[in-house]
Amino acid sequence: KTDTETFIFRSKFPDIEIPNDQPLHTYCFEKLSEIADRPCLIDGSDSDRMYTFAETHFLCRKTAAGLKRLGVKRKDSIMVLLQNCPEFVFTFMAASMIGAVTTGANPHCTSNEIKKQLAASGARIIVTESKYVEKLPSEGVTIVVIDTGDIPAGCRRFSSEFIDAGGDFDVESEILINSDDPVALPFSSGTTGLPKGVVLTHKNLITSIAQQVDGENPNIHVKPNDVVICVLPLFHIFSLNSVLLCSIRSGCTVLLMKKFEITLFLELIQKHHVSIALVVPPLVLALMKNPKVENYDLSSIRMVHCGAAPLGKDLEITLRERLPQAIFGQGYGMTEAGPVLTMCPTFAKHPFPSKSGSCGTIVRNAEIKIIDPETTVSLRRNHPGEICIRGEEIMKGYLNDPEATARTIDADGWLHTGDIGYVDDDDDVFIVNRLKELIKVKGFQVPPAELESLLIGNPAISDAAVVAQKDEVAGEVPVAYVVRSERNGQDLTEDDVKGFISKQVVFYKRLHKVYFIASIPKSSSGKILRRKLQSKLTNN
Ligand code: AYL
Repeated sequence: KTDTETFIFRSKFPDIEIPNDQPLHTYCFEKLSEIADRPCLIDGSDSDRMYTFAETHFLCRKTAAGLKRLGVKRKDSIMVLLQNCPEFVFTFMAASMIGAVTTGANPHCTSNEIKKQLAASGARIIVTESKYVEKLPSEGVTIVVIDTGDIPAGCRRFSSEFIDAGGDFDVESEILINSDDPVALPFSSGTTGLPKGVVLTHKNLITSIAQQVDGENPNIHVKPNDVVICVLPLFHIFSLNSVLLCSIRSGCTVLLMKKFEITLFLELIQKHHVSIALVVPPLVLALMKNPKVENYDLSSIRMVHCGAAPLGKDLEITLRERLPQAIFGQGYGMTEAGPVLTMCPTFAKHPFPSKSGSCGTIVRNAEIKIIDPETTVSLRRNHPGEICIRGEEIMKGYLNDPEATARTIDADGWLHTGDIGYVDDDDDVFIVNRLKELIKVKGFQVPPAELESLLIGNPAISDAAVVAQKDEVAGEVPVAYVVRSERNGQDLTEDDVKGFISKQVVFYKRLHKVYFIASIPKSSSGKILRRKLQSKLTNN
């Protein structure tokens, strides 16, 4: 044995055959002819309007024909700036059908944030709602709105352009799609720096979905009569992949909710006998704290899958008590990993037990190794280190950023997550820390570098650093250390700094606290010593 031995961990479930050499929509709708009349989508915001699998597929094809008429071609990008709604699904699948790539954007983002994503993605067509149009550029883009009432001048209407207009799309023959073509372009800052486009191909997403729901013993056993509540935003990969695409592939029903609102959430669960809920820790907290929960019958829920951020032990215990009939477990994902790395083995058809606090076991058809972050030496079981994953599900790379790609996926194909964790004797994976700069607020990404560059752009600020502070509700929140500029900054207050930032960013990126400091601690190479600031915070 040498020091360079690599310890590779695999799933405790056997590998499966993954049909990832086809387009994503073909794979997701594979059983269409068998399940044509079953409910595929329910629009919880529109009098519970239901769309069967056949209708959903037809409306996706109509939308594909419409996009094609608008000039969208293979490898073009389109932006979807919407809360969860059927048109989101139609547009995403339509783009897949014509070989285009969808970038989902958060409608709560500021105009600047959206324009940055638009420019980076190269999208020329945006599907949105009238109320968000003011955030979009007035020239150089085609805007399609889903509203039925009055629409802003110059915009096109989704229903008349796509749905009512004639023309169907021949999915089989019209466009040749390569399984290495991109199909989704979520944005993520990864382990460092600013948000970047994450190129996920047809092959990547099919592999990830199959790792979750395919095979003799699927890791997540979704049954055809399951109803899955889709409350997490579809512009984030957690919901797009593990909620929407996994459900369509499994032939169950997706209940769409525009956004989380507790009463409607509880009502919809009761009314539609929701059986599977995918949630993030702050949503669990809201549910567990709210006395209204007692007034609803939630006994239909048989599975609760929590992910995207660490879940506290107390919260997990309360949830298990409140929903004793449900299997509760976590998934661990990262946008760049396609996104799922580990999944609770108790969700399987032939389950394994999993431990409290664990993020589950490694998905099938993938390899994980744990390395010492300093020496990169591969570590054995029970030794925490940086989690690395290899498999056909991981991203093709960051869009137009080979340097960032090379920093994240090494020459041997390992994706470095920036998360610290270990694999125990029973193959349970535990995440214990985060090595990367990322701050997770309510499961959303807040890249410190983004806030730092905004702060430094203020003439009253000469230097700044942003770090995470623990928060009971949001998990973490960003706080800033700011050095006042000697020339213009002497009167700068905490509220000035907070206001300066909140004007420019989506709500969850707002600063919760500002500390003024004489200088930012940095290494000799100029890197911010975040740990030093972080420990300062704990002592504050
Ligand atoms: P991104 N526990 C702790 N930290 C987590 C967990 C978890 N269960 N899941 C994600 N994270 C953190 O790109 C971790 O630091 O994707 C990881 O690198 O927005 C980072 O969040 C990635 O953030 C699923 C289950 C997707 C989870 C996901 C997570 C997608 C979040 C599909 O089925």
